[in-house]
Amino acid sequence: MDSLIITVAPVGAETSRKDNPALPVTPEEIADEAAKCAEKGASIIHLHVRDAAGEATQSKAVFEKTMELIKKKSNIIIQASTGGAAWMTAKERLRPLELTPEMATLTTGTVNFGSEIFSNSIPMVEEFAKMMSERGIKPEIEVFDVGMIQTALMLVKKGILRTPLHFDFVMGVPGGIPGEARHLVHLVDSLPAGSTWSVAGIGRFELPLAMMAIVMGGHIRVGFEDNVYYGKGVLADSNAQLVERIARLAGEMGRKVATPEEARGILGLTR
Ligand code: KMH
Ligand code: ZN
Repeated sequence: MDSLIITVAPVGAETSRKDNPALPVTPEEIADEAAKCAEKGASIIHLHVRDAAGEATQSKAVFEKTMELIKKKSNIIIQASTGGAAWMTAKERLRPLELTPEMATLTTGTVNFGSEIFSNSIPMVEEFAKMMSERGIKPEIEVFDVGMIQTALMLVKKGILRTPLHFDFVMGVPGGIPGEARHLVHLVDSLPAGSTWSVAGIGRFELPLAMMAIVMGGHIRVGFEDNVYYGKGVLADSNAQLVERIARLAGEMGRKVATPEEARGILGLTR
């Protein structure tokens, strides 16, 4: 079994300091948190950024500054979000790709996202995927429901995406696929051979789904974008604390944790 890739999603677009006062928001705070998480075993950072008022932004300048600071402090793989926030336009969401990060997210379908709609029409997904392919950016296909796997495969058929694909199952979003074990088994069974996958369980689903990924040979995403708690009613002190727990439990279960270099090898990153 491959070593375990731990992705940290430290900030997201929706989480606020009201949810957890330890949320990193400035470029400096995000870069410091990335370095601490890398020390504890994270090999990828799923990156959203915030403006000076603490609101989600896809500003190229803010991404650039944050990415520079992250690179100064660690060797962690930077995966820029093209999901942004549900209210953003496609044009805004694409901006971080201009900085050619090693990886970026690609959501291959539309989904109800709480009370909002996270809109990803097929022409839009194709435009995002083409830009990633042209720039050699490895997409992580964000799957909020099972049909999104089929859409990714259609992009492979059209020659827009190349296999092997890497997927992330975001499970437990209100409106998306629920976070129960049987749904993860079905998602994994639906992947083409040779794919890699990780799971991001929302809220209380984070830890049990992560444990399943350890034994099933998948990979794991944790962090305040998805879950701000360490346990029921107990806030996590930091993203690094959530990463550390996963690395410890993986070790207890005999699964080695990947370094960023190992993760690059597993995912076939070429730069
Ligand atoms: N904030 C969500 C609407 C991604 O980063 O690619 C979308 C999201 C997915 O977070
Ligand atoms: Zn995200």
